[in-house]
Amino acid sequence: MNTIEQLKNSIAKAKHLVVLTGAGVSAESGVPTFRDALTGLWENFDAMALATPEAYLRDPALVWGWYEWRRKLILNVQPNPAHLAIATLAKRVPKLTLITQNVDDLHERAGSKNALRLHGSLFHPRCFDCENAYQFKQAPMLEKEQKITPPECAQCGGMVRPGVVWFGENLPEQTLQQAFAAAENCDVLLSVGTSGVVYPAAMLPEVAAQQDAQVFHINPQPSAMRFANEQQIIGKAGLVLPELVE
Ligand code: BV8
Ligand code: ZN
Repeated sequence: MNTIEQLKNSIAKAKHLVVLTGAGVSAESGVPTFRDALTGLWENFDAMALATPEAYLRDPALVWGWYEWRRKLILNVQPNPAHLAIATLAKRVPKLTLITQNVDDLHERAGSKNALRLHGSLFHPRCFDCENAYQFKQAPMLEKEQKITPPECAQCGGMVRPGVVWFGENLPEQTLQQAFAAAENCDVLLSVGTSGVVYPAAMLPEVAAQQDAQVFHINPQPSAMRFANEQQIIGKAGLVLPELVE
């Protein structure tokens, strides 16, 4: 029986399925993955270096412009069959916990509910100083990649920052605890489109495998696997996931 058949069987018997997604699940919507090379103004930067509080404080307009460019891109694409299949899977199993590293809203737009957002969202900016939520007034009207001075906080006049978790920043405590609890209690964990290099998210498949869950990695590239109960499905999320729900 091939691995996809094994995955279908595991899901059919699953009481609690965890789906962990990374940037690869949005790739077929036309969203560059986190480790794809950056373009335009940011082509000489490494996303890892830009996605930090230090980069933001050093050049707020450069970093805010990058996030607004990314927000504009997300507003102009659609969820792909991978997002839709995950939303359908939630109706097929007794319990599905969706955990995403992504900061786009494509899971929600595909109909997924209560996604655990480990790294925040492009759509919920807040004040860098007083954390007051900032409401976007309109979609970004950028024609090309450019610097944009961040808006000012209405409460304290501080700079508004993206609502994402930067490198060196802690993940939202409760969300992280819920994600680890789900990995500890599931019987199947499906990891989709992640390079598995960013911690602590990258620990979740291991946590599931250690408590004898069946773990499957869907990725065109082979994933690092350490346990006998981990399996690899080489393929694109937008092609493999719909096979699970047809
Ligand atoms: C923390 C929001 C406590 C921002 C992101 C050693 C040194 C220094 C630091 C560390 C260290 N060890 C651990 C750390 C901490 C660090 C870390 O993990 N660094 C790593 C990189 C070494 N982690 C942190 O700092 C975290 N905080 O630990 O707090 C702390 C506090 C102080 C000091 C230390 C620790 C915070 C991490 C959160 C960072 N923020 N995003 C933004 O988006 O701008 S993470 C960022 O990477 C994105 O959110 C992205 O989701 C995430 C993970 O990347 P992937 O999703 O996997 O995407 P990637 O491009 O890498 O891979 C795409 C995959 O898809 C590929 O495998 C590809 O093959 C596949 N693919 C492509 N097409 C398809 C596909 N798959 C399926 N279908 C397709 N069609
Ligand atoms: Zn403020």
